[in-house]
Parts: sequence; structure tokens; C-alpha cells
Amino acid sequence: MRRRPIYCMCSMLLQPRRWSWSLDLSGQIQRKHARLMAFWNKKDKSDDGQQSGPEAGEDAPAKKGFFGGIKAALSKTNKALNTDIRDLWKSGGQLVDDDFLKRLYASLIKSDIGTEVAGQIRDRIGNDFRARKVEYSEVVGLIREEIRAALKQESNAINQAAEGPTFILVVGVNGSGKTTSIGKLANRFTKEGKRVLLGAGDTFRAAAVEQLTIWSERIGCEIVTAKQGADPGTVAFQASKRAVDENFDVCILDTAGRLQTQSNLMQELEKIRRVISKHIPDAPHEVLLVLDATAGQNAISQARGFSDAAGCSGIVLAKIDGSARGGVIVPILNQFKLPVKFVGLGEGIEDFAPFDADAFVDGLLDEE
Ligand SMILES: Nc1nc2c(ncn2[C@@H]2O[C@H](COP(=O)(O)OP(=O)(O)OP(=O)(O)O)[C@@H](O)[C@H]2O)c(=O)[nH]1
Ligand SMILES: [Mg+2]
Repeated sequence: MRRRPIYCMCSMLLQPRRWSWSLDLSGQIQRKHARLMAFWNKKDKSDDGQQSGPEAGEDAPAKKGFFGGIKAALSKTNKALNTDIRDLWKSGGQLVDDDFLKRLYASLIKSDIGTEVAGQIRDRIGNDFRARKVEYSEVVGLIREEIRAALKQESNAINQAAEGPTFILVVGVNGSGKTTSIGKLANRFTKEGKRVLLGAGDTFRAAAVEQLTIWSERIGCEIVTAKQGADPGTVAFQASKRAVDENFDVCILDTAGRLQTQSNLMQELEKIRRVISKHIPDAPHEVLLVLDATAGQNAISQARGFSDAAGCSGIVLAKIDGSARGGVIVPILNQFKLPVKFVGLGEGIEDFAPFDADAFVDGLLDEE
């Protein structure tokens, strides 16, 4: 029955306590709702390419589908590297001499592509063009070719279980982007029609469970949680058991951030692996190391420590949109022989793409 406004007003006047209670309750709901909406609006803005992170602004990448997404996310690196290399050219051709090769090497190093590949590029350009006047496009074509060769990898596919649930363990240092990458990955699997179970294995940080729960609600997937301070092994146990018992396709376990030098925490990871393999004998099928691309050379030392200690099988390079040093993927791939499976392109749920060498080269350096 629709109540007339006059009836409602009378009822409010006759029942002031009930009115004030309902006002208070609706205030609380509204405040909660406003907080939630603020959170999602922030995420949604970044989904649309309007970065909400600390480096938001004119350079914020416009999202243009899968291929364009990587290119747009690398816009800061691209701008810095292209400007530096173009600056080496005076009007007309440029003579390739020691000074030119030195300055070219310095520009490449600045983008974090590493001394090994930068040295190879310098030497090849020296061999092919020394004492000749060259056009910009000749040199850049060759640099792109060398970087593409350095980024070659067998496959970026996620290792799948032969049967039963695929179990993915996610590790890395504090703040590298683990939980966000798990949300984005779970979203991809869910969109592919897979049933996904998340495990909130970061029981150390107070807000970690809440953060992953919000992602699970947004995606519409299931989650296993435990209280703050609980043994992460228990979450691993419950998640792997439930994944088998309830026929989930994929289970992804979050872990607390840790340094590869903290031996007790690295042992904890070992225990988590043992617990998982009790329910799923060949699991974890994938141990993804999440690296923060903005950490530059630190990301490389993290990869070094973790890849051995945690038995990593692949890398997620998060935050390639966040710095002008996206070239760091080159030494990571070159030195560790661990495949880069995904790259993080921003804070939004869709800001995630399988690694693709061609898209990366295109993003790093313009053809002309
Ligand atoms: N710009 C950008 N920000 C990202 C990306 N991935 C994660 N972030 C942000 O990085 C911050 C840390 O991300 P988390 O996912 O909480 O990192 P974490 O590794 O789980 O952190 P801990 O659990 O504290 O160890 C958050 O503000 C994320 O929004 C990315 O690809 N690009
Ligand atoms: Mg986390």
C-alpha cells in the first residue's frame, strides 16, 4: 500500500523515538554505503583509465583494449626513452662514434633495461654502423629487434592441473601488488566461466582479509578466511580441502608480504606448500612472484632471492604504469629465466594483461 505524505508526517510526529532511531540507522547505512561507493568509484575511475593512484594526471594511460592496454601503461617509460633517444639526433643523420654510443647506452640504462642488453645493443649498433651517418629509424629498428629477442619466452600460460583444481600460490615482498593481482586474476578466470576460490592467507596484516573479501564480493567468487593472527597454514589447509571437496576449478592463495631474507617467513611458505600438497598432490601448480616494476633494481634482487627460496614458477610484474622505468622486465627475464605471466597496468580490476613481447616493445619505443 502506498502511504500518502500526510500520513507519513503524522506517523513521524506521533512516534518521535522510532523516527529518530530509523533516522540514525539510515544515517549509518548511508555512511557505510558512501564509504563503499567511494571505494568503488575510486576503482572504477581507474578502470576507465582515470588513474586514482598517486601518479594520476595528464600522463594517466588511456585504456585501449588488450594490446593498447600494455602500450598505454608504458606511456611514462615510452615518453622518457623516446625523448632521450631522439635528443641524440641533430638535424639530418647522426654520426655513429664513441660519444654517440656512450650517450645511447646511458639512455637505455635509464629505462632500466639492464647493462647486459643495453651493452649488446650498443655493440651491435657500433658494429653495424660505426663511422656512418644513420637515420633515427635505422637505429630504433635495431634496438626494437634486440629488445624483442631479449623478451622472448616459451609461454605465458598459467600451469594448469591435469585434473581437479589448479592451485596458485602468490608471494612477494610487502606492497608489491599481490592482493590486487589476485583480484584481477580471479576476475579473469571467473569471466572465462571458471569457479574460483580465494584463500586469504595473509593473516598478518589487519586489513588484508577485508581487502581480499571486497575483491571476492566484487567478482562474485568464494573465499576462505581466518582471523588475524591465525596460522596461514590453516587457511591453506581449508582452502585446498574446500577446492577439492567442492570441485572448484581454480584456488588462489594470498600470502603476507615478506623479504626473501626472513628465513622464518620463508619456512612458513614451505609449510604452506606442504599443506596444500596433502590435498592436491601436484600442487601448487603455479607459484607466482609479484614484483613491483617501480622498484627498479630492487625488483631484480627480489626476483633473485624469491625464485630460489620459494620455488617460483612465474612472475607477475605489477605497476608497469607507475614509473618511467618499465624496461626492468628485460633484465628480469634475462637473468632469471622465469616466465613473466601477467603485467599489472593500473589499480582497476581490468588493468591486467598476459605478458606479450610485441606489445611491450611497441610500448617501450616508437618505430619512428
Ligand atoms: N598503478 C598501479 N597500482 C597497483 C598495481 N597493482 C597494485 N597496485 C597498488 O599497489 C598498492 C599495493 O597493492 P596490494 O595489492 O595491496 O599489495 P600487496 O602486495 O598485497 O601488499 P601487502 O599485502 O601489504 O604485502 C595498492 O595501492 C594497489 O592499488 C598496478 O598494476 N598499477
Ligand atoms: Mg596483500
